[in-house]
Amino acid sequence: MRLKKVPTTPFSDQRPGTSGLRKKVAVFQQQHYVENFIQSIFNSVPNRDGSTLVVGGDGRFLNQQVVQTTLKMAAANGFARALVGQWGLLSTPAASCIIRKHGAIGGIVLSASHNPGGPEGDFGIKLNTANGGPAPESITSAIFEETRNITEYRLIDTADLELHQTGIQRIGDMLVEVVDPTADYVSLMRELIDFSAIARMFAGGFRLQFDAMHAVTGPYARAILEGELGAPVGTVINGVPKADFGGHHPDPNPVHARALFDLMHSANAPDFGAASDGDGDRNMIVAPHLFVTPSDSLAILAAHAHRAPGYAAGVVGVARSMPTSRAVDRVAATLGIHAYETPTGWKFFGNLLDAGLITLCGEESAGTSSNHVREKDGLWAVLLWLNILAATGKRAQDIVREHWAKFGRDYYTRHDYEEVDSVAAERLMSHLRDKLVCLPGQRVGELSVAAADDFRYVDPVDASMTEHQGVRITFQEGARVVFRLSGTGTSGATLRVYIERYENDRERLELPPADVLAPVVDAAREIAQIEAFTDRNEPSVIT
Ligand code: G16
Repeated sequence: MRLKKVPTTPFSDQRPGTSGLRKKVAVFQQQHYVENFIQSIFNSVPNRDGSTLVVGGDGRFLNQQVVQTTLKMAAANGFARALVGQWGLLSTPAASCIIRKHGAIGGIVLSASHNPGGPEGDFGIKLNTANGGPAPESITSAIFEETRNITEYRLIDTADLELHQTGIQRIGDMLVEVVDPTADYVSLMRELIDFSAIARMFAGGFRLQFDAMHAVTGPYARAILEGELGAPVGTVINGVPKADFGGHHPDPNPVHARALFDLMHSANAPDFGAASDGDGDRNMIVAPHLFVTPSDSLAILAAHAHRAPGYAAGVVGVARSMPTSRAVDRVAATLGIHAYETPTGWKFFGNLLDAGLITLCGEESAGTSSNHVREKDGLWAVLLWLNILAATGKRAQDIVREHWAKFGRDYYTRHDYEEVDSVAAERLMSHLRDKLVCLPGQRVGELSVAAADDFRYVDPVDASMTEHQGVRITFQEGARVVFRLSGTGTSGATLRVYIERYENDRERLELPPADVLAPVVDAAREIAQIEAFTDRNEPSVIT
């Protein structure tokens, strides 16, 4: 075992996006590419000497290899201890939980989330800080600066570690503890959620189908749902993590979790359907014959969270990313608490959670969580839903309908135009920004523009400012459209168009969403001239 200092030169494309560095696997396979980025991360953690680092990922192709590299580099960079998930696996929320529980200085989380895996798919590396959450913008900018100036990286030259057994090993002076990836997470869930009430519900014949999408949540879902809560074996499907997610796109939405979606709309639908993504931080909720939008799910969880032991004292505040529908704001108003609006990116919730300003937060992109970790948490959202069903004795579809009757319904859809030419996408956005001032008052089809701006966020805790976070246009008819470019894609640009319309007329709560939203979709296309700029007359994905 010896310390090796390897000379290297910078790569120009290592700027972290919405959630760490995400690229095609082939990009990460370039010589020194992974090492450069990991060393740049370590260089941006000045107090690392003697500290603990958490390492793990979603099990996708390259995961094992990059875990080994990270451990060897951590040992050469002064860390005293590394906690690594058995087989190199840790779901993103479990990594956050372990960082917090063991007082780690942070964690290296290997995942490209819901993006496809395998040799042709995507890979990703992200730093989480000591609060368990994704590194904030100030740190990701510092990492990017490091990547531009790097001249060498350090590692201990040694054989790969044995990651299949839990227990303690050593690389140089650093202890490596291979931990059961599920243990700490399961205990945390036991504190927050009424396991006995849910177990009674399962014992009474309640039927759940949970699709782990061949991704990392499988072992967690089996341990909790089929183990602790006594749901029948087979409740969790696609529960063994695979390096290529079985060739599927591990994105829990009606398009990519189609089989579950169809089952929930069939005559044999179980009582509740749920899915999670590649790294276990996203969730999809489907009641029988009723898809629950992530924005509605956040609002419903906020309204009912007090029914679970972890939230019995109530919710102090909530937050949603700006493109998420305003459904949760209506709950907050009723509860007399504040609703914060942040840019897209889980990292923006960190300060609000750390300062105790919010209890729950979530995003339209299928992420929901609370102050128990500093990541979104797919399985937690499912467990909180189950807790609410057990506590109220109501069916999921009735909970949703009662919510709409009380608060009104925010019809919602998202149109993604994927792999658009990057220059064309930038042009579309700047054209939109240029016309913001003249939009208010204009009539577009059957709608009238009430306001238009380019979202700018000033963090209420540290006053940091983040600009150009999406163009939002509200209409007098209770509708809103938001345009922004994705920060997680790996080829070309993805234009996201978020479309919503509020209805509180009791006669209009059960209409087909596409019909209610059609005039808003038309207005969005016209205002942004999507076809003219992108040459696309249809989105690639509608969720
Ligand atoms: C990440 C972020 C989320 C964001 C999502 C989509 O999620 O953590 O905050 O909503 O990407 O971002 P974009 O619209 O920029 O593609 P994940 O689950 O991919 O880590």
